[in-house]
Amino acid sequence: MTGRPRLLVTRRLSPEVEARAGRDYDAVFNPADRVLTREELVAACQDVDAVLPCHSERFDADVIAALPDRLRLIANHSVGVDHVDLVAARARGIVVTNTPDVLSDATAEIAILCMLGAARRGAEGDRLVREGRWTTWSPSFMVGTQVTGKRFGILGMGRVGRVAAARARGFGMEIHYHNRRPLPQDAAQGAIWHDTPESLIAASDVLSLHCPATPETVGIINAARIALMPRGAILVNTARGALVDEDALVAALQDGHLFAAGLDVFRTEPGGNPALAALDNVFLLPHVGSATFETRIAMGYRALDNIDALFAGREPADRVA
Ligand code: 8YV
Repeated sequence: MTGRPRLLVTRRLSPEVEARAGRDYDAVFNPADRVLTREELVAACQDVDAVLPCHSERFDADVIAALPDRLRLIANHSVGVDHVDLVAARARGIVVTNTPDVLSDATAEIAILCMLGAARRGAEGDRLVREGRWTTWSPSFMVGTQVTGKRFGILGMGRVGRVAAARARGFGMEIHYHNRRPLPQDAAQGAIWHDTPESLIAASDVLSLHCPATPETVGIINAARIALMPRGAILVNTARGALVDEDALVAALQDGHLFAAGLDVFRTEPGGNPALAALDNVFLLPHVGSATFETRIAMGYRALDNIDALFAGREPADRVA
């Protein structure tokens, strides 16, 4: 390769991030931030050495097969990599990286927002006031459920899960979690390990999902496991919509088995699920877990750090394939 590596940045990123990308690479941007079709994505990748995509671009096996030999790196602007076929990338010798750590605080904040929004009927109350329908008050008006002192269950006690645990401790919540193996004591900070998802689910007043979407976890929150949640429990999902059987969730929210849900992610994105949106006891956000000014810059820089490493002949710190 002669000159600066050519880099495709698929979506509009923070000005600071684009400035650095433009300084260090022969960068191609998407100033209109139009979502590329699959064909446009493949075409745009033909004359680049690396691509910096978001989870809005799918690199399935067919897309990866259509990438040019010169493309060495898919440097994702996301911690989740379920939009990339890692096996296919590996087989073609294409390096794949993600952006862990830098979004843990922001995503944990959104998990807490979802928990509180669900527990204290945040969306319902907001709509009532906003739409001019707040015409009464009584001690039995808009009564929610308190999280203080309750059990906060974490499915997937990784980076985000641990920050969410720390925040939930601030509400005096007892922390429970399931990972395949228990964490070392200093990392667990007194959190109670469950050896199966079922055991965790049955012990969670608030169940918060923090695991990636993999073949093992897709649909993990199904009707049978929802039935194990204590009556009146709350489900929080800031990880991936694919973890949840949304029809089963709607049924449990309708029949009162669950008090509420707080959801930042959905099986269909963008858009969400109209059946969930029709329910009052759901607090909804449009996949904004990492959407803070600070975190967007940090994610972009982290992706660029990985690109810098590869083209400097070093191993990228966040290599996942
Ligand atoms: C991002 C995410 O908003 O990092 C992830 O896996 O889902 C979100 O934090 C998104 O992927 C940005 O590209």
